[in-house]
Amino acid sequence: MFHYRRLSRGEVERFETPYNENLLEVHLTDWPVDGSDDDDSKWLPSHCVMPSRYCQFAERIRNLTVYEDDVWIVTFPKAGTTWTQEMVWLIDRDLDYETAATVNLQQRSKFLEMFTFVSKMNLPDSIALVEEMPRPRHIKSHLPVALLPQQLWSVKPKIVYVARNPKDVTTSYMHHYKHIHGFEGAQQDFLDGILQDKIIWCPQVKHAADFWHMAKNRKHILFLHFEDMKRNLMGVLAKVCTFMGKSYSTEQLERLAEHLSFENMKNNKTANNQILVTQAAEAMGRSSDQFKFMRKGEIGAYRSELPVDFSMKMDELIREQLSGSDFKYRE
Ligand code: PPS
Repeated sequence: MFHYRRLSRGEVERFETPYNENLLEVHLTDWPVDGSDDDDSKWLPSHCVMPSRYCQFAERIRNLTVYEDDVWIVTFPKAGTTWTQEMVWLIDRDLDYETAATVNLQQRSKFLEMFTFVSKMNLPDSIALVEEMPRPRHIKSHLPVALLPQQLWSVKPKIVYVARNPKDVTTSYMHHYKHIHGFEGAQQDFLDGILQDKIIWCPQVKHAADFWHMAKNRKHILFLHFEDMKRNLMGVLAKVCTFMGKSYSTEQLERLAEHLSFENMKNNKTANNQILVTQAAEAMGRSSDQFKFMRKGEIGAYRSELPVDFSMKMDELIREQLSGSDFKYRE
């Protein structure tokens, strides 16, 4: 069951967007679920901030039928989801570049909760679209452990989780929140919202720490870091192949690494997610030329884009929220 706690009026006014209204915290009240181990009985996964629209769909998502041959990509927003979706899809589908070049990644790897948090855009029922996908399904979600379908932990499909340094995530999310979610507030408001865990999908650090906790005793979860993908993509590809039970030659993996490079992803019309920018721009009556979804793809972009005091406060928040956990972000 879920319990909903509204943010204060002032917080809602400061942190909501015209498309993500009436923010509230979604708290899970009944953990452990079927498939949790003993360690989980002393542990409760974190709540999550969502627009009030989400409440209508929370139980439907929690009770979604999960299949053993599903492949789930789960991340906090802006952690490298799209990059990982393309990587995992190709590895799983025998490097089928032909289909990847003709069918948009949004169709190949569907975003489960897409329509549950967006008002005013009249999006199709994304949960039904996932239910109707032919198996084996590839599914994307930003939901944290507490809000995901509970059968994930008993049916045990493959789940790939990706974490990225929260300062870079925040930088990337700041642009995304403005250009795609339509946030009209000041940059400082957004940064305060992140530090106070009041922007949708927050708390950010707990999102990763909870998955780290879940991944420890579960072989069906692979935990990746954006920074490792950036610094040693070939190493990550080897790991993902082993996890997916696939084997490719060095040449095939080199070609895949090339396909997944930032420049190639940026220019890849079926995988660069620019379609999302266009959809959002149309809804907001703006030009879609203002924003590139594949923006910089760097480690450490926060250094030139965010104020130094944000970085210090984020260090403090990370220290606080990871106390008692052995999870560490890459720098
Ligand atoms: S979303 O909206 O949550 O699904 O966004 P997500 O795909 O998680 O994150 C987008 C950021 O990932 C960067 N990206 C890459 N970086 C390096 N190499 C490759 N190939 C790559 N593909 C995507 C993308 O540029 C966004 O980060 P920023 O920092 O904004 O550039």
